[in-house]
Amino acid sequence: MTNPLFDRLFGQHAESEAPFLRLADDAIVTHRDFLNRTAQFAHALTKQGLSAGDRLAAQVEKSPEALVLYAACVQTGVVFLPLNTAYTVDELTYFIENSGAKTVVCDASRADGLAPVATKLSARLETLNADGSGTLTELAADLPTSFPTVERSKDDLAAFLYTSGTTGRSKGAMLTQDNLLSNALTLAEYWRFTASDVLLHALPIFHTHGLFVATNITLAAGGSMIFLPKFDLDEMLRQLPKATAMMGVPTFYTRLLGDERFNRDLVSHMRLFVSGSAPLLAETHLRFEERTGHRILERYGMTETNMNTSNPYDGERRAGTVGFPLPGVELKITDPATGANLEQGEVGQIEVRGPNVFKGYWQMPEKTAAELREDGFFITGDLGRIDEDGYVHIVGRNKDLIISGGYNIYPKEIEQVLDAQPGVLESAVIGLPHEDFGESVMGLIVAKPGEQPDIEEISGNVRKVLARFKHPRVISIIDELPRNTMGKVQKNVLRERFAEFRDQSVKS
Ligand code: MCA
Ligand code: AMP
Repeated sequence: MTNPLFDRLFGQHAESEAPFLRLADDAIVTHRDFLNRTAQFAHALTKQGLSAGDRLAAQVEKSPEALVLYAACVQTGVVFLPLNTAYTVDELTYFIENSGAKTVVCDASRADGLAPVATKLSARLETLNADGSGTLTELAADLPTSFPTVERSKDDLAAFLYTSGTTGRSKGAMLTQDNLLSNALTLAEYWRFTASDVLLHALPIFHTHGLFVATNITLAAGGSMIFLPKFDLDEMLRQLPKATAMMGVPTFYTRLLGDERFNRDLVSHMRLFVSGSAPLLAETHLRFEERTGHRILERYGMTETNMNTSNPYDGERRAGTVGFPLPGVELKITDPATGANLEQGEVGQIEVRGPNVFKGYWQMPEKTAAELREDGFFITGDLGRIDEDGYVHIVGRNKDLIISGGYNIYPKEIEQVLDAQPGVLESAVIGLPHEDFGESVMGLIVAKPGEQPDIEEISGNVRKVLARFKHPRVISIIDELPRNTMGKVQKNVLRERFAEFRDQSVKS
């Protein structure tokens, strides 16, 4: 093969007239249409001077063309760097600079804000809008509908996905062709995807879940996706009768269960419901089964590793667990202090190794060495145990992380912003239980002696620099932060103390 990821996922369908994307207005994009447009975009990228190994950063709304852009990057060997549409210019500046992206593609509404950044960092700026229009589409319009696929090997980079860390600075996880391809093929087989599958796709396509798990599996099997711009309850209920499978974060499932129209009849024909990205409460799993007769299949993954474990397709899907290591993936539980293997049943840190595990963090050898062992095991930062039947249970996190509606939020990043505000001595950011999003963000600040920080002003400043989903829903001033004898802030104490804010956070 010349380019394993492209050939196996995309190229093999070049002559297929079967549907690939089914859009909300019932229009259909066949595999062949999709590949023709991919070739045109590939020519456009090449004309811009992009070549294999260059990075392309894309902050674009979900659309068929946005997916075409991903495919064109794979076909040309350009490293694709998808970015959350909620990111502010401040956040984007870091990603563009750190990755050394040669081209930035954004929505036209964002172009004015990003132009100075692109100029400063010597990147080209192109636009691609939610309706598929834009300068990139114009550039591609009259170009040939076939493109000589650029040769790549399985260890070449295919994508960078940025993931924050406990230090607050995002790290570019380098994913190879084989990381993506091996996982897609394994999952397609494990979850029995075929060309007859119609996947209901309402996830964003700038994260592993929506881009690699959902899309790559569908492509591997030659199936199709009902491709919705975002999760919209009415639209989901309208489309479910046409789907055979659905993937979502737990919020999708709790929102569906919150609507009486979501009942057994609506989904009796469905083959599979998959959940991941955040813990699915055992209670949600059980309510779902009661309502529909289906057992949600929960799996566990990370940006750095794609998917690691899954509940079985056949056999018991056990509520509150993430199932077994996938074929080809090794998983062990180790002592966080020593790294020694722990006995079955004991709680420790989860480590994984396999073809799915990334190559390291872009230009961060020290961070890579701290998390990716020389023997290939990646330290996930999740705490878990393996039960007597081999099911993996995630029981907590060894990292300071909040997951809200499936988005990861690193408190450190928000604390750095709060600490820099007028009148603020120090801060702590915690996650509180939230009915819809699972967790929501609360900011606690300590004032400098004799000063009175202005919460309104601080909230306004936070809005300027951080994406909306990271904003604390509540900011409170407290006298001091509780610390242990080592001087470390005791966030568990804060979470207990502010548990009563739960209701307030639900309303916000
Ligand atoms: C939107 N808002 C959020 C979130 N989403 N706030 C916190 N957390 C969120 N996740 C903001 C909106 O900007 C809005 O702000 C307000 O909250 C209410 O928005 P709402 O309309 O209710 O939200 P929505 O647009 O319906 O979105 C909620 C959502 C969405 C559908 C749950 O967040 C979503 O699609 N999440 C999926 C994320 C995902 O794909 N995660 C996978 C990554 P305002 O107050 O201004 O109106 S993890 C991954 O890939 C790993 C590897 C894995 O294992 O899968
Ligand atoms: P990300 O940084 O977006 O790759 O998120 C990865 C993190 O999401 C993991 O390290 C886990 O903490 C969490 N996660 C993903 N899937 C699950 C799941 N099924 N149950 C619990 N946590 C999960």
